[in-house]
Amino acid sequence: MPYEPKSIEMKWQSHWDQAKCFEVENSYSNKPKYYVLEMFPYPSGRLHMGHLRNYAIGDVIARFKKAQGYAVLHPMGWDAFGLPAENAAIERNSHPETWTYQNIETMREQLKSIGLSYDWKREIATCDPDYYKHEQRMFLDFLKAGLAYRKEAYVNWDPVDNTVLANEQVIEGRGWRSGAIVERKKLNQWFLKITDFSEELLESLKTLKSWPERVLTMQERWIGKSYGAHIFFEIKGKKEKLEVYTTRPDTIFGASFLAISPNHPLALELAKDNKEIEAFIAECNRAGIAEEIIEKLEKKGIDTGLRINHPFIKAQELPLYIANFVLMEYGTGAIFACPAHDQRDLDFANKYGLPVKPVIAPHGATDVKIDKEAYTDDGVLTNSDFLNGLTVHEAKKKICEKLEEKRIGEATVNYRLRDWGISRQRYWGAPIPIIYCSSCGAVPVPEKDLPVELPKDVNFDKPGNPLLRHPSWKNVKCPECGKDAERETDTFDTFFESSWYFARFCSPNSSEPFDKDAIRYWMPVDHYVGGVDHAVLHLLYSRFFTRAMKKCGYIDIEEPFQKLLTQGMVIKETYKDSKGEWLYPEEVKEDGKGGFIHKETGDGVTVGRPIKMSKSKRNVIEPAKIIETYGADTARLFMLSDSPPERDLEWSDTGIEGASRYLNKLWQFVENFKNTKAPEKSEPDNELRIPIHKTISSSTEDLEKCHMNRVVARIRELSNHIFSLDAKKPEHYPVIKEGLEVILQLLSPITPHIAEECWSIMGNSGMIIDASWPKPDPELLKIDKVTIAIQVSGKLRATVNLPKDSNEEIVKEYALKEKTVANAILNKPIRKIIFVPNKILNIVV
Ligand code: ANZ
Ligand code: ZN
Repeated sequence: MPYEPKSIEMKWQSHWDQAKCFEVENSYSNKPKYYVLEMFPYPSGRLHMGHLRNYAIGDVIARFKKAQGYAVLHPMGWDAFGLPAENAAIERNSHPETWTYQNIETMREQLKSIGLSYDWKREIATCDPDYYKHEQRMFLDFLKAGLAYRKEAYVNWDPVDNTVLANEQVIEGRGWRSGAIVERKKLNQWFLKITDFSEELLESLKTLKSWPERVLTMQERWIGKSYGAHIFFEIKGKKEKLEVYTTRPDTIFGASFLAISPNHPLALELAKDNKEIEAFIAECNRAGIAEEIIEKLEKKGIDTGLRINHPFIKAQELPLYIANFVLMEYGTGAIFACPAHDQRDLDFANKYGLPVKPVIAPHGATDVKIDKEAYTDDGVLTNSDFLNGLTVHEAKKKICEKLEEKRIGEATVNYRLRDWGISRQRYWGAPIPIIYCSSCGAVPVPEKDLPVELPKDVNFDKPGNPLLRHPSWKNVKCPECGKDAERETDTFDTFFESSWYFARFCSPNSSEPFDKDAIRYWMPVDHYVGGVDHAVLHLLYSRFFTRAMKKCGYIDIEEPFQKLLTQGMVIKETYKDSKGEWLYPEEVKEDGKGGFIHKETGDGVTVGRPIKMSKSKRNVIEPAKIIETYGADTARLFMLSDSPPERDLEWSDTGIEGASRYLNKLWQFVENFKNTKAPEKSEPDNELRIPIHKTISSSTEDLEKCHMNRVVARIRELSNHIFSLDAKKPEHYPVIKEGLEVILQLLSPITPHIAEECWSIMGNSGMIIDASWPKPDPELLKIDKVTIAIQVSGKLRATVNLPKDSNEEIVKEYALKEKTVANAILNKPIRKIIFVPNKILNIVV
C-alpha cells in the first residue's frame, strides 16, 4: 500500500472529531491545566504560510502537553471586524458581514484540513453581537471606573475617504487607499486610560520571565519612561509662564531658543492677530500627526517675536519659535533647544542662524566643536557656571535641585505611552454604546439595551461611515430625559476585541462576559504563539485590558500571557523579469546553471534574496496547494524542520520534498514491518535500544524548550538507526517494534495523521492521541556511553567510548590499553592523573 496522505488525513480528522478528543471541560479535579493559544486570524479568506507556521507550532505544543497528561485548552476564533471587509463590500457592492462570514467558512475548512487540535466548540467571531455585547458592557464599566473618557484630539484625516487614519495607514504623508494628502483634524474621541498603568506595565515586564527579550525591550521602549524636568520660563511682557518638558535639564546653559508646537495654545493665541503665524500653523496642519511623518519633515519654524528670560544667565534673552517638529501630544508641547547636543535642534539652529553653544565635552576632553552633528554622548559639563566639571548624571541632579530651590521647575518622570484612542469612524466595528443628548450630554446606553447592534441595512455608495447617514439607527430617545438624541456613530478600534478574546475562550457561551470558575481554572494563557509584529500594540493593549478588567471585577489576574513565543516569518526568494516586473514561482524554472529563466519566454530572471512572503512581491506559496500535493503532515513537518520557531524559515522546494520523502520512507518501513513474521524467540539487544531511550529523553527536553527543529532532527536520526536493522533477526525485531512506536509517538504532535495510521497498522488498540508521552528507561540511559578524551601530559592521544559516569579506575584501565597512549607514556613514571568525569583523563608524566 502506498502512502496516501489525503485519505489518511481525512480519516483521522473525523475520528478525532467523533471521539471529541480536543473538547475540554472547564474544570478537572485531578489534572493540571495548560492553555495554548495562537493569535487568532483576521478572516481575509486566504490562509497563508505565516498562518500555517503559527498554527503548526501551537499545535505541537498543545498535543505534546496533552500527551504529558495536561488538560489542554486550545481554541480558535476570528478577529472579524476591520477595514478590509468594508473595502471588499464597497468593491463588490455587498455587505461586510456576508464577506466576513463567507471567509470564515473557507478558512475554517482550510484550518481543519491541517488537522489542528482545536476545541471547535469554543469558536468565536468578534463580529457576533453575542461577543461584542460584553465589551460594550465592559466599556461602560471602564467609564464608571474612570478608565475611559472623551476628549478632543488631533487625528490623521483623509479628506477624500472622509475618515480618520491610523498612523500606519499614512504612507509618505498620504492616505493609504485614497492617496490624498493627509490632514490634521481635531475630533472628539474616546480614550482608554492606559497611561494610568504606565509604571505598572513597565515594572511587570520583569515578571514575564518566559517572554522573548526582544519583545520586552520593545514594550519598554514603547512605554518610554524618561527622567527629566519641567521648567517654567518667563516670557517677557507676559504674566503666564511657558512650561517646558526636557530630558536634558543639564544642558540648560547651552539653550539657544525655545519652541512650541503649532497646536500649542499660545501659538493659537498668537495666530489670532498674526496672519503669518496663522498661515504657518495651517501649513503644519496639512501634515498628519504620526511621529514618522514629523520625524521626516524638514524642520521649519517661525519666530513669534516673543522673548524668554534665561533662568540662570542674567540678561540673556532667548527667542521663542513655533516649530513643526514639536508635538503637542508629548510632554508639554514646548521645548527649550540646545542645538549642540540635539540633532533636531541643531538642524533648526543651522537653518535659522541661531547660536550653537556646546556645554558637554567628552570625558577627557576640555572642548568640543559642533558643526553638522550634535554631540549626544555622555561627558562632562563645561560653559555651565555651577555645573562645570560635573558628569551629565550629576549635573541633572544638581540642576533639578536648583530648579526646585528657585521654584521654577522640578524633576519629573515622563512616559512616551499615550492614552489609547479607540474611536474609529467606521461601520464594520462594535458600536460605542453612547447616546448624545443636547441636555444630558454623553449618556451611556443602559445595560438592558445592550447590545447596540450594527444595523444591517447600510450601503457604501458614498465615502465615509454609513452609520452617520443611517436614518433610523442613529436617531434615538435620550435614556435619561427622553428627548430626541443621537447615537455615537463611531465604532471601537478592532484592537478592542483582540484585547480580551483569550479570556472569553474560557467560557465562550457564558451569558456573562466570563464564567468566573472557568477563568480561574484556565487563565492565564500558559503559552501564547504569534507574530512579532504584535510585540507592542496587541500585547500591550491586552496587558492593559486585563488590568482594567481586574479593576472592574471581571478577572483576578494581571498578566494574561505566561509564556510567549514569537515565531519568525516564512521567507522566500523573489523573481523579476528583465522589465523589473515581479514573477510568481510558477512562472520560472531553473536554467541548469544555478540560475532561473522564464518558463515561457526563456528570458533571464533576476533572483532576489529571501524576504517575507507577500502577495505584492509574488513570492508566495499557497499552503492549500502544498497540502493538496503533499498532504498536511508533510507541510507541518517542513514548517517545523528547518529553523527554530523564533527564526525566519526559508521556503525551499527541496525542503518540502525531503519532508515528503522521509514520511514515505517511514510509511514503507512500517508497512514492511507489519508484513514480517515475528521471530519465534526474540530477545532485544539492549545496546541497540539505547538510542531509542536517549532520543525520548532529549526530544522531550527539546520540546519543553520548543526546539522543534531539533526534535525533528533527532527523530530522523533515530529513524536511520531503526531503518538499518533487520526485522528477521530475533535480537532486532523487538528493537524495531519499540523504536517505531517511539518514533510515532514523538512524531505525533508534529505529523499527527500518519502517526495515528501507522500506530494502528502496528496493531495498537486505541489512538495515539490518547497514548501518554513515552518515558525513557533510566537503566538504559545509565549504560549510555560517552566519549572520553585521553591526554598524556595535556596532549590528546586517544579517545575511548565508555559507559557514562565510569570512574577514574575504569577509564585509566581502558586508556592504558590504547597503543598511542602507551607509546606516549613509554617508561616514564606517572606523576599525576587529572580526571574530568565523562570528558577527559589526563595522564601527566
Ligand atoms: C532640551 C534638550 C537638550 C533636549 C538636549 C534634548 C537634548 P525623549 O528622550 O524622546 O523623551 N521634546 C520634549 N517635548 C517635545 C515635544 N512635545 N515635541 C518634540 N520634542 C520634544 O525626548 C525628550 C526631549 O525631546 C526633550 O529634552 C526635549 O528636548 C524634546 F541636548 O530638552 B530636550
Ligand atoms: Zn437627555
